[in-house]
Amino acid sequence: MTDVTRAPQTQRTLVLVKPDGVRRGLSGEILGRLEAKGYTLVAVELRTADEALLAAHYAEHRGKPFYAPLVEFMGSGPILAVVAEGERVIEGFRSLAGTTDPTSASPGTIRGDLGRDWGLAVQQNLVHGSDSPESARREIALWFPSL
Ligand code: IDP
Ligand code: MG
Repeated sequence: MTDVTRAPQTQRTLVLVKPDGVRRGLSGEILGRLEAKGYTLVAVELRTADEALLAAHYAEHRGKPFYAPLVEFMGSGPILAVVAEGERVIEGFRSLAGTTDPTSASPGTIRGDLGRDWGLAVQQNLVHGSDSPESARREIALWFPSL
């Protein structure tokens, strides 16, 4: 049962609209969903990430078969990097995003409504969202060192 007496957990999370989302003109739609859910935008920046940033961002996936193509794809065009804030926003944005595979992600989610397999398995799935408070701190420091 939900503990209504627990302390508030205002959090920040890193959201990325990946190059496929920016190319397809979905940045506004995705930002709109974040805002419609009631989260606050703390920082928004359009930028093309270099390999060092992407290697640090995806360090946990280094050595996996999809790692090199993933880094190449993520550097293939501008990314909209966003820091969003709100109560339990880390979990909340992961829920808005849907599961990793856009083909089977639930309708109603960003990946489920707007994404699909383009012949590259689950590489192009429109968004990234931090998966824990530790990841969020680490990723925000990488993308927005001044925050
Ligand atoms: P997540 O983005 O839902 O947290 P992760 O497992 O952390 O998913 O994977 C990071 C990203 O790597 C995914 O969003 C997707 O772009 C890509 N990816 C994951 N698994 C595969 C795969 O099997 N093939 C190709 N790309 C993948
Ligand atoms: Mg992940």
